[in-house]
Amino acid sequence: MPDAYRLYSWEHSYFSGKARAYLRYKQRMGGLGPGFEDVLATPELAMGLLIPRSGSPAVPQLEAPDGTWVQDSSEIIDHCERVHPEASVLPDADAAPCQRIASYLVELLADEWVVVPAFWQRWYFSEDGREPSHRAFNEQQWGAVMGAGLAGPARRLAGAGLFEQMFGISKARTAPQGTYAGLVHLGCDDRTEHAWQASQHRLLGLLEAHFGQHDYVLGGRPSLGDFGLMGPLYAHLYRDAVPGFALRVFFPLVTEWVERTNGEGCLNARTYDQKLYSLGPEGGLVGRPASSDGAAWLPDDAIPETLQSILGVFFEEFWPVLRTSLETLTAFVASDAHTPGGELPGKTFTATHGFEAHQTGEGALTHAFEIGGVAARRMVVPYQIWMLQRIADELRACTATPEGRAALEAMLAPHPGGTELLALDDLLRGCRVRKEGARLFSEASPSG
Ligand SMILES: N[C@@H](CCC(=O)N[C@@H](CS)C(=O)NCC(=O)O)C(=O)O
Repeated sequence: MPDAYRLYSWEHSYFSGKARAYLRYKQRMGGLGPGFEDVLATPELAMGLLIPRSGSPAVPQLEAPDGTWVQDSSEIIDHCERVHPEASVLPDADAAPCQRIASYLVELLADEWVVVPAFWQRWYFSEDGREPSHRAFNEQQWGAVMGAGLAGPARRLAGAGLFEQMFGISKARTAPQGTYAGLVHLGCDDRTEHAWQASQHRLLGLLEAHFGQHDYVLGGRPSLGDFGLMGPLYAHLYRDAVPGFALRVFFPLVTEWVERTNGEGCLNARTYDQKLYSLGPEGGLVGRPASSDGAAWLPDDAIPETLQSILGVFFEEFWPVLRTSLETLTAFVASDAHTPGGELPGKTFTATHGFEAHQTGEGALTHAFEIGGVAARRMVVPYQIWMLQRIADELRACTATPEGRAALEAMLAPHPGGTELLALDDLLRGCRVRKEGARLFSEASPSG
């Protein structure tokens, strides 16, 4: 058994960026007990260790010092917060119910909505003939995992081979496979890709405005929402070459926030590894704060307007999709196509093996939706329902007092469908899911 936590990850993975930034922060704050070791999840470890322990090769996965195995970035954070409540990344449910729920909503938006335009950026600019292209960079970063330990050119070949064999990259537009099929399954194709890109730019513009005033989502200290945003922002929109150039050029404050939240480098004193001093009257160094908001979450459970605008993206774009997903999954679970307690699709990206007929075309686990005014179709992702259940648990705690409920109503009321969130338990009644490692099942007898 390891002495410290072990994070099995890839540098270029969306959810690894989220979990790693979180673990680094906890460790730096002395809130992660024995600390953690970052381990490259090579194909050998994925086959021999990750799949046997969790049922999935997906990264990140966490091995705790006591042998507990945790898969999915949100469960990794939940586990560590439970075991190490110090240096918490979540404001208290009684004292700051709005900030706590806002943090979960930003995480859900970042994990499950922005995943589409972020993946699109990586794979569009890797297709044959794109100008500019970051295909070489992308092959090299995947090759670092697939051909770990080989010389540079052999690593790149390993990446290039994977792109052809698994993703059919030369036929990305005519016969999409792998990651290209995943985009189509989530409603991103020739007709909608520009609308998805507009959605991403809208969010980046709002984040640029927010980070102009505050270092993090809730003020001067990171929270769950920040680590959630690292999913799309670190590997795909900051590290990948084409979107990474655009991020630096058009969204410099978001870029600075990525580096700050990742806890790397000294960043001109805007993070933890470099000090900011003025010269005192005697010529000595006098420390002064470098962080916004006194390095604390905003007082009095405040939700600044710039954060309300970001929550607006959640309610205007994603909430209608989640509502339809809840209805579609409820109908599926009650239908003859499903046995109560039986398995449901587990993956967000690409239809889950065995469920392709339901999750593609006009299948029973697909639904109509709209992005930027374009009507399209996408698959239901039961993992998103699991994430909503997690928020329902939080909502129960945060609305336990009349004051908490009133505060949340005030935060949610300005948004279309906002107060429907307060009825989440009712909306979930016919489609609650159970998670076992990477696998999802319907609840044998839906509650209610
Ligand atoms: N919901 C998961 C997603 C994990 C995930 O999808 N990881 C991707 C890389 S970022 C992956 O490993 N995909 C390969 C696979 O699913 O086999 C989380 O929060 O960690």
